Amino acid sequence: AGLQNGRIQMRRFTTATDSLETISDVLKRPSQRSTEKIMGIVKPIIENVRTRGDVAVLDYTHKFEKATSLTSPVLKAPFPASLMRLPPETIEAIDISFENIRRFHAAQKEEKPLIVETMPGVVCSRFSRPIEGVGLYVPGGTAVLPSTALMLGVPAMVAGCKRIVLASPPRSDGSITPEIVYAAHKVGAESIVLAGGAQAVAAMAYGTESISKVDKILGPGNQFVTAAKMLVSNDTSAGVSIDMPAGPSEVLVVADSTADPSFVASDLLSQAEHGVDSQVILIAVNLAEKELQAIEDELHTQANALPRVDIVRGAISHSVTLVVKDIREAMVMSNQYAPEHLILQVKDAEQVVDLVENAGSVFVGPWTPESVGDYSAGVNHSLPTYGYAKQYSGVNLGSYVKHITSANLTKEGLQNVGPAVMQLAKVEELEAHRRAVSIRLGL
Ligand code: HSO
Ligand code: ZN
Repeated sequence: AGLQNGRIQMRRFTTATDSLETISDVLKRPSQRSTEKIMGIVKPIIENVRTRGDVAVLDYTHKFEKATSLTSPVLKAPFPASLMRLPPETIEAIDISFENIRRFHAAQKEEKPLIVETMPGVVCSRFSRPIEGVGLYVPGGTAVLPSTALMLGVPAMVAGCKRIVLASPPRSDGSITPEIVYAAHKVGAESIVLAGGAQAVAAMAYGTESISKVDKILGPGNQFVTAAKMLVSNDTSAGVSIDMPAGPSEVLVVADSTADPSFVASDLLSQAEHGVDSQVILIAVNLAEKELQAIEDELHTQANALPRVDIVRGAISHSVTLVVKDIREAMVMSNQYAPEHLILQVKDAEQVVDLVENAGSVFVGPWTPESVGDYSAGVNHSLPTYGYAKQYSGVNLGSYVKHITSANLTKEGLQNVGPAVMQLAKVEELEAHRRAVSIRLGL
């Protein structure tokens, strides 16, 4: 699969000739390992961490990460400079990205409360307060992801969360990559949990002797992490919420004849190299055979020059090109798929943004590769996958605050709204409710 005529190539479909059924079938996500099976593995891990704390976390880290030299599951701030030693160009890149992410998320702050006088003397308002403790999961696996530490940590810092706990699986020597430690330091994290998987999620959800309990857990992860997040957020005794369900990463590129085939191919590949379970979709707007082939040639050539070509091959094997007749049809398909990332390499790309209904983040025009958003532009890269862009937003400042409302009435206000309240209380046969108004108004 992914190898047609020995080539790295996506399967091709055309809305003009393939049936609607076929099309909606190819736009399905590759199915995930059965959740029940995953839950069966994850549940005992959570239970073990909840009841045995640090010892259990350490056990799992020794076992899964092979970090047998670790004697504590947590690294507390201030982090020693020796753990953040980095080349100056990496420091600079992190600093620039940090600042852009900070700026974009600081602009999302609601400076003053929202105040509305719904009736004379009836004032309703809404204000926000930071979530006190947040746990940020930074995956390990086939790539180190300090960018994810920034994407989760910077908005937490901007929102004013009092306790920021990062978790990431350590390397087999027990250490954490210095880039992640530096990012944790920059966002003011109080500690780094040296663990991954369900055990890290459980440790942050329930707290242990050395790991402080948080109120919300955010961040991407594999199916074990996702299952653990779902389980702890369903446990009322944990009192913890999560950002969103997570699935493999994906991109959908909409390209017309104005698009440069090499740009298009490079965007598809930058998502495909994330994992064999990644999915990339090309929606080709009325492209001629020659133009389609130009993109396919580029994809094949560029893919073979990549260090992660084997991962790319896996991702491409369940990825597709869909040829459509015009930009409207392209956007109907895209909205139906609800991609995590949507790249628009089309004429008048800015106007096409108006047609976007479902997407995690949009990359507009030929000079906006997804990778700028993954790292440094300022937008967040922690986004809804697996079609959840239909109902979830990506991580943003709002993910780190609660909104509180307040009502404040004058006597005149109660006189104005009181009759409606009393009547509805009567309908619901809740006499104490009615009297709370009538007693005040002397009725
Ligand atoms: N595209 C990834 C984020 C990422 N890319 C991290 C590079 N590093 C999922 O949105
Ligand atoms: Zn990426």
